[in-house]
Amino acid sequence: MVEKMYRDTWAEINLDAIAYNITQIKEKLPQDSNVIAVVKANAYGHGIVPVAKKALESGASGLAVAILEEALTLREAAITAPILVLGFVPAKYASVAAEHNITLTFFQLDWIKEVGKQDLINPLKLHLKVDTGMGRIGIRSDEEMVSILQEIAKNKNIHLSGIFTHFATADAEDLSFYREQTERFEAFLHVFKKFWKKPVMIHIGNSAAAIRFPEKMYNCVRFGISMYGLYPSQEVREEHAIQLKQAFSLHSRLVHVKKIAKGESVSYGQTYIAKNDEWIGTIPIGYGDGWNRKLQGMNVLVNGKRMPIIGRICMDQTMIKLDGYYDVGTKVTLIGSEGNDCIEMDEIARYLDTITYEIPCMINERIPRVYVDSN
Ligand code: PMH
Repeated sequence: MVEKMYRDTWAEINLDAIAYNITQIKEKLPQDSNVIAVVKANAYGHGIVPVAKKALESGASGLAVAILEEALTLREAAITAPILVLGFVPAKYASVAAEHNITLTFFQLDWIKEVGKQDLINPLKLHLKVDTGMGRIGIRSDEEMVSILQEIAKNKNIHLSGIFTHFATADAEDLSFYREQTERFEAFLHVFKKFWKKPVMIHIGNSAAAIRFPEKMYNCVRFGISMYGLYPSQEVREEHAIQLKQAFSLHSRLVHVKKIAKGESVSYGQTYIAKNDEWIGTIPIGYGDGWNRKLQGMNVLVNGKRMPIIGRICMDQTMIKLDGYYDVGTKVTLIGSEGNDCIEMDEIARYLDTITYEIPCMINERIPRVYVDSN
């Protein structure tokens, strides 16, 4: 991407909000508990390197990503903090991880055996993933655990430094399955500790579990969605256990303003026909930016007032109905606060019938991220 912005459409990332949200969770957690900032998927669309740096400055002790590429991006940015890859990395790339001091997640005996055959420059750090009910990746039985630990014990090149699991329903109203998963994890940990005497990092909590059960998080949490100021679910939001600040906002400017006559149409397919003489504004953002076509009918903010998106959203442009004349260049806020009103990420997610996690991720790299940082 070219550095200079020629188009007036941008996402603003408030790094002060990231720092604030980390402080909020740290205040809830016991003193000796660590925060791993989850910065996978380009920091949930916020920008991996600036967010990672801010998170580390603000009290996170490590970072988590989904794939090895993301970990290498962080190392290329001269970030030296511990990085855990949460997803599967093929065993043949263990040497890349070891070379860059990147911790991998593992859960298969054959994988460990394959890594054991390799000549690694540095010892490879690993966290063992336990599947207590998410059903995605992880070991599921004591037998698997014991055989894996026996294999690791044979190998000087492997340094087991953590054990963890992930919850499927920590953000739900009904916490019965959450409790089942915690019980299963405790049972696994009991077996683990019999076979493994060295200290390790133990982490189970995502944002929801960390916010709801800060005392039960062992020595570390993996803090994702709430670091960005978003609640994992409506249930967690309504419990008011934590106050968060949304870091992401999305803005554009009017590039064209015109009055159309009653009966005239706007955009592809003529799906919008003016009921009266109306002021219409055009903004330079479309589904080619990840601004989903289904957002037709959603409101945007102009001078703090709500104006609807009308007609079909195009690849690069979107039309809105204005309540009067506005100058070309007037700021339009698609996500975030403007004046006394705010279009929250939750509102966009509800409109699209999805979760808040997906919204900043869907705004693609054609939209530049502009960082606000007062410190
Ligand atoms: N740990 C793991 C293994 C994860 O997959 C995620 C989020 C987190 C921690 C952070 O969770 P939080 O953002 O709720 O705090 N993973 C995903 C996912 O795979 N799909 O949506 C969120």
